[in-house]
Amino acid sequence: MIKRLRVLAPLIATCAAAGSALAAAPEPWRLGFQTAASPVMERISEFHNLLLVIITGITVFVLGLMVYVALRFNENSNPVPSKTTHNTVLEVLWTAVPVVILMVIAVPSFKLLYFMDRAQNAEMTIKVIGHQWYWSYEYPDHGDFTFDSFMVPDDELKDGQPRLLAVDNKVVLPIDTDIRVLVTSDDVLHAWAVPALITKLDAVPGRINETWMRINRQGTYYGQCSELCGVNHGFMPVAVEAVSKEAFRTWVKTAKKEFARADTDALQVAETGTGAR
Ligand SMILES: [Cu+2]
Repeated sequence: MIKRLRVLAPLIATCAAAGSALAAAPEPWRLGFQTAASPVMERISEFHNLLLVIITGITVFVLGLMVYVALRFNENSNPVPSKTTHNTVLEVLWTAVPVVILMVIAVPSFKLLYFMDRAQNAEMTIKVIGHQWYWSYEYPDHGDFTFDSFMVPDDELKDGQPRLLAVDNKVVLPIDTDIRVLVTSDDVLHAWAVPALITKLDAVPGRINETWMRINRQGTYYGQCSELCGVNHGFMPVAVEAVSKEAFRTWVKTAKKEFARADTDALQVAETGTGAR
């Protein structure tokens, strides 16, 4: 047994290392959600599991009742029907029990709504802007640089890059940090969605929607635009790369040099009436 464990040890270590840098993406035939990697998504998954138990219970109970009624009270088995019209106990029960069930759903539901609404003390902010048909990101707390993120077309995919999900510039974010996420749009409705991290949030032109996330594990998390936004709606994926805080600081230094300042664009628009793009 010990020998076997010794053989398995490197394998377990490799798996653990791989687990810490997992990529979260859709898989063929997956049932249920992607493994949650942020507290908001963890709670959403838990709430979903609670609802699944409740609706399964209700469905099985109602189906059982209907089968019983159909067999027990059909014309053959029950030729002389009862004329009963009221049953106080039954009426009180079938009013009270649904109320109790609704309360059991409502209390955690409202708690979750307020929990996912906004971060109490966000450590940084990222702004997500939807365009037809790509995303751009701004880092207002780290020098206000901005960049666009386009899908990698099929003929340019490198090894390991998932088709329809890989992008040229990933959103790099630090783990274990409360991140305020501001989402808006430049043209039509889009929705920023990364199933492992965050619930989908609509990108509405002229309006900023807010939510937050705290990424638990390093890795690449994929998502897609989730609001039908035009012909290339299916080709504006989201890729979030979660790295350690130190790696994030290093990335910010290079990103500041590589990418434009968010306000330069606005300035050019104001001066010349045209954007830098
Ligand atoms: Cu879109």
